[in-house]
Amino acid sequence: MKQQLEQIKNQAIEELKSAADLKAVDDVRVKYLGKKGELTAILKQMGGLSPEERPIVGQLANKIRAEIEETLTETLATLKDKETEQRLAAETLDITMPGKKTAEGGLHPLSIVLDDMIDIFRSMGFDIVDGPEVETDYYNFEALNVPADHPARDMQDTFYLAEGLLLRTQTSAAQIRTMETRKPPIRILCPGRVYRADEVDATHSPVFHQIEGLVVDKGITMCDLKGVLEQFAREIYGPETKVKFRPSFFPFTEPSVEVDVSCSECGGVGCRVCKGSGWIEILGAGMVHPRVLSACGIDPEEYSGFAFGIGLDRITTTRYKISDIRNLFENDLRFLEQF
Ligand code: 2U9
Repeated sequence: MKQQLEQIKNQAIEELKSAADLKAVDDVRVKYLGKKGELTAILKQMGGLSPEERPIVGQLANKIRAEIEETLTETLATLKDKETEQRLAAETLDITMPGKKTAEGGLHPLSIVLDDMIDIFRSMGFDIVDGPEVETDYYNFEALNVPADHPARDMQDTFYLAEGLLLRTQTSAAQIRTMETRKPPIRILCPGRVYRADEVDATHSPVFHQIEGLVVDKGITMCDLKGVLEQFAREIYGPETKVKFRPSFFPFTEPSVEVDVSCSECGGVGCRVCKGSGWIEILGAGMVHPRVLSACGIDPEEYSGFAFGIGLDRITTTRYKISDIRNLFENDLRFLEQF
């Protein structure tokens, strides 16, 4: 029996030495030390031994069990270390490998130009003001001295909603609200989406973007208007840009002007972009009509002001040479990825 025990020990240790993985080690444990294992089977036969032999064989069996268990624990530890080493070697990062490219979002061209324009006017002391896109007839037309028979009020030009509401046709309403609540000096810029019932084509869209500005204080004159708008045009189109003021008419300003800049494509000689004229119209402006000031509770005898309106879409299409305004609204990634 002693011999059998020694043999079991040697076999178990031999098998443990050649065990290739954790499962093989566990198989050895079950085979020799498990309930139905070989060592257990031998111990079950101890009943047949003489009382003198029993404690000796019992001690030997315990010693062998302990030796097998010790080798088993060592083998387990060695295999675990080996596995960890292999895993770490397999997981080693090659930091010289090229990274995975993720698509990066960018600003829409309208946002790029709007941000530039906001920067320009902020540096001249303008605050940015926001307002609702759904407006009342009063704020969109009446307070701006737009008469009841003005073509802009026609169903064909304005989107009317229920209960006397409409989609704003210009951002001026937000400026009226500011004048009602703030005392001059006022220097505000009001960018936003506006709506007109236009047919869609390369230069028209029923929804477009405006930036309107308003300055009201004591002693504001046409010189302030010219200075601010010339500065804006040169910052947007370059310092060599020529600026031209032409007389015009708007119900909310008197006198009114339209402002042209020399064509940046041909330098003013005349080309396809400026339709041969050498000039590109960029905005409308004027001295705020006294009736508009009065409607907001500002005394036109004490205060005066100037206002201007700029079509953001037009500034964007001329800056980036975009031939069709619809590109700005269709969100085609092939177009947007160029900015
Ligand atoms: C107040 C009083 C007057 C804003 C102005 C224009 C002239 C103008 C157009 C530019 C291109 C509209 O988007 S567009 O088609 N706008 O020509 N806008 S003066 O006048 C105001 C604004 C607010 C209280």
